[in-house]
Amino acid sequence: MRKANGDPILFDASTQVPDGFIYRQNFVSEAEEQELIREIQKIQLEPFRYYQFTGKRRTASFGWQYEFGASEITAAPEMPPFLLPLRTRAGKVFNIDPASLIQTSIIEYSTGSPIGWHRDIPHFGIVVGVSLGAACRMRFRKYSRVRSKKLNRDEVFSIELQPRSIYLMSRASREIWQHSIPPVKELRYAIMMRTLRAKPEKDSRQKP
Ligand SMILES: O=C(O)CCC(=O)C(=O)O
Repeated sequence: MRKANGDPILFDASTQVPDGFIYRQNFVSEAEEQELIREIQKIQLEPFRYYQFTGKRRTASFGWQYEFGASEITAAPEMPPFLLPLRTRAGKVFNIDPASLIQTSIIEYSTGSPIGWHRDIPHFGIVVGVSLGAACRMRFRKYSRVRSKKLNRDEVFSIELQPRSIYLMSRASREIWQHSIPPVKELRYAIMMRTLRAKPEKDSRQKP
């Protein structure tokens, strides 16, 4: 879809999303998407682990990483250079200092892989996500300590994340709402970049 002046429509205003969530289509071109996927496929991705459970999706973390059950994040290898220009552009789109996007995770969703309801861990601040490969739905529901097993569809927002799009999750969308992605229909990659909310108590990258 295009506006009257020919510019592509970047966001469908009729889609309801929580406060603090911003979505932009066509963040990368098709050629860039293919190049990014080629680079990602050279990276060693590990099955996602949640305590004793191993998920279907595979991930790699850079800058900082988090293991479920640990109280602190720990240092991870530096962000691969091919991601630096992408981070600079992401910073410009959302008017944030690219260097503050200090944590990166790459997620590979093979066909049928979901990500369950969650909020990002409190160690991180703003979350930026770039989608590559298949489109998927991202759903939002308000976080609640007590929840009935049945999902009340009236309380769920959902947005389609197109390949090559980018989103920013901050404020309520990050703090008050949980998000999830139902099993993807085809291979999808997400490049997630995050700011640090607070410095870890012990910065394991600092020399004594
Ligand atoms: O794949 C995505 O876009 C979302 C990933 C996500 O929710 C997460 O890394 O916590």
